[in-house]
Amino acid sequence: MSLVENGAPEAEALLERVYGARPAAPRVGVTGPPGAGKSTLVAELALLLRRRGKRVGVVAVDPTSPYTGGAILGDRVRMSELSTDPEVFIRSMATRGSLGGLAARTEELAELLSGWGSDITLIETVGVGQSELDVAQAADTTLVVLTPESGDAIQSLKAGLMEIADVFVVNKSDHAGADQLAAAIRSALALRPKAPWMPPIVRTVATERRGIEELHEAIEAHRAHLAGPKAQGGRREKIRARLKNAIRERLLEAAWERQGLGALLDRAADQVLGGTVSPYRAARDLIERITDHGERSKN
Ligand SMILES: Nc1nc2c(ncn2[C@@H]2O[C@H](COP(=O)(O)OP(=O)(O)OP(=O)(O)O)[C@@H](O)[C@H]2O)c(=O)[nH]1
Ligand SMILES: [Mg+2]
Repeated sequence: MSLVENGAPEAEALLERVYGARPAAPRVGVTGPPGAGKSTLVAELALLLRRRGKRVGVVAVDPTSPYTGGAILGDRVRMSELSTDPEVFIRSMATRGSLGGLAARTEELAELLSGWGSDITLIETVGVGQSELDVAQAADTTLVVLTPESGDAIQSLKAGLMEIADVFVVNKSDHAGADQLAAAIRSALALRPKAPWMPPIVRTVATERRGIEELHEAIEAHRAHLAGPKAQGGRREKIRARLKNAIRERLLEAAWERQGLGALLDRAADQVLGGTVSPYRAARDLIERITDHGERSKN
């Protein structure tokens, strides 16, 4: 997993070997604002799955963010119950340094967990910025967790969480305002263009283990939907996006491995520094050299 996470050269062969060896475990992304209860929900879902005899993989993306303070599964009691269970594999992944490759890394870790024998893989990430979009790309089913008191909940709906949600979770439903939040989500959903899947809204109180069964049912319903013909287009889109990312990564790698590129980069940087060339022009020139496009257009 460390090889994969660090993008080590051996990782690709390893992944190739694991790929397809076992059926891919469904990947469930869990995202939402800081402190919404994602970790508590992930732990409760994992416990429910364990009671049903399932092997569970957990990937916590960016547990080093200032919001989590390193507590991957929030609550210590839940955490210890899971972390001593040999049928549960918990892996945390830092997002720093994985520029643009976060979705790919997450998918790859999930594939390794499938190889280990995971029946389902839960992926938690805090929804602040780009990482939740990456996780949605890597997941088959994305849960968006909101709470009555997250004042920015409605803003989150506008800011793109709406598009990635397959299931809405109104957690902390023991707090006032859960009805209003559910209503706000419902009216936001009504404005969406008609789609084959209508995200259900599930209310939970994760700390009291309330609504977890319903949440699990909603996940299963979405999984059944994904297996149907109406979802083929969307799944293909995700695979296309993944391939594009993989190609981008490999092209970049190949480019940097080219002889003398470092020196060319130094020279271009000097030119930009000296004000003789714009960074745009310099980048274009370098790309032409990398792709040999320049050679051909000269002939
Ligand atoms: N009242 C109430 N508190 C909850 C509920 N779910 C979680 N909490 C509490 O909310 C706090 C944050 O829970 P976490 O599960 O760590 O939240 P998180 O979304 O993983 O947080 P980050 O990873 O830091 O973004 C903890 O103190 C939980 O005990 C709930 O349904 N009701
Ligand atoms: Mg958390």
